[in-house]
Amino acid sequence: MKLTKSKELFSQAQDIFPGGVNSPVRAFRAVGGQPLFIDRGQGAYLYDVDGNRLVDYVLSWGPLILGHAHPAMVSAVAEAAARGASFGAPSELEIRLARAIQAFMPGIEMLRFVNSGTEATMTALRLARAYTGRTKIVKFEGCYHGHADMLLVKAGSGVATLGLPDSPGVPAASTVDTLVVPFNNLRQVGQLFDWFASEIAAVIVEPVAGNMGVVPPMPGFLEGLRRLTRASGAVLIFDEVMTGFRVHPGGAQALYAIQPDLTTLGKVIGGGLPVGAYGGRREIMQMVAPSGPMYQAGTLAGNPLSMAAGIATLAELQKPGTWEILERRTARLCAGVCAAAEDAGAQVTFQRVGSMFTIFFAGQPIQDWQSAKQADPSLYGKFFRAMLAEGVYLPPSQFEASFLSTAHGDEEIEKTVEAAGTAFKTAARSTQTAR
Ligand code: KE4
Repeated sequence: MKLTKSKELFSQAQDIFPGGVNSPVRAFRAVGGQPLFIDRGQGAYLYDVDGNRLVDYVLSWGPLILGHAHPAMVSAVAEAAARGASFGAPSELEIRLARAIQAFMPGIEMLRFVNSGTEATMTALRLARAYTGRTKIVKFEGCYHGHADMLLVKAGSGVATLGLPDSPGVPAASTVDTLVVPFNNLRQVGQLFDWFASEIAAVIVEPVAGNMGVVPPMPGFLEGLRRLTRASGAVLIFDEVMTGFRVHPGGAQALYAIQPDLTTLGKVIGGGLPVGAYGGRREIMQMVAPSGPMYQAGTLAGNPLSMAAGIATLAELQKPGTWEILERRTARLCAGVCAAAEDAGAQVTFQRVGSMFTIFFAGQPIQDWQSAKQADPSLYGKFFRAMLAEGVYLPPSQFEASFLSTAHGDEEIEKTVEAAGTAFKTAARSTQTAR
């Protein structure tokens, strides 16, 4: 695989950006090798600066459910740009995107647009604290909700471990009220509520975890969170930045029929442009300035370009048959890759909800971070590099989700399955020779 230009650009980039990238996972540190510099995307494909064409399963980490440069999105953004990139004032586009979201997620009675998932979750937690007058928050090991201080906490080594900062620069005071328990462990959540019910402002959860690889909720887990939060008056926040308009037209809250008090969104609702949103019960949202005292603001919040891209994307997703196509094709991909793994004697667990999935190099189902950590990241790295050599671009980390788009058709799926057959064998061989 030719990498000349990418190598040259990466050496320049390393002098300008920490690690040569503008977001850590892009640096390929978890899989080895060096990142590709992308020239353009088209449909299911990325084209890098050396002319390599790759079937893309990262899709900008989820937003591009229509694939790259979808004509409807491109023309909507071009038309909006010609009318001005930003007004710093209300526009009808904000209302149109909000209504499109509410049509699929009626539990979002009121919402506020921001410019990233991090802003959405950070603000939703501040709002929950303002609304309840309480300070403790509960999150789950292996779930990621962006990089706000209070969420950068070490995984709890046991129930009710008061959060310890997981990054330099995060003061202990910011994380001391963050309680961390294992995902899918309702018993440990129940213990927290036994001890801290009157102090817990919110539980925030990825209803389908995507940031330790794809880990679905166990039966009863989400229902249990709903019951415990309702009984104690804590706010239940579904972080649907990744699952929103991905696992179901109405997100995980529709798929599992659980209504959270607040929902955070991002990625797909911006169609690839910077966006985030938080919203939910009107009585909670009324606390947000200027209607209420809880402050949050943003220069480019609701900007016309992101709104136009989101409106076009959600409109395309409403077209008849779209969700059935995504489901059918992802299922076909899963079946093909699993057959290729079995044929190669590779021990993998393929976990999927809708069109987000992860190939874990592990022999058992993954239900939480402790079991996810049993997967073999070095074997995944070998598989990743072998797939790249075959023209397939997977997430450069075992602990991330892959995504399919409406642009991934039979040709792309067949190419990917064939590539996987080769890559599983290559990875296994390189492991044997290493022994
Ligand atoms: P952003 O601030 O990156 O827009 O969103 C943060 C966020 C919040 N909630 C969930 C469930 C998320 O998955 C994310 C961000 N996802 C990562 C991928 N694992 C973004 C990729 C990156 O960090 O470069």
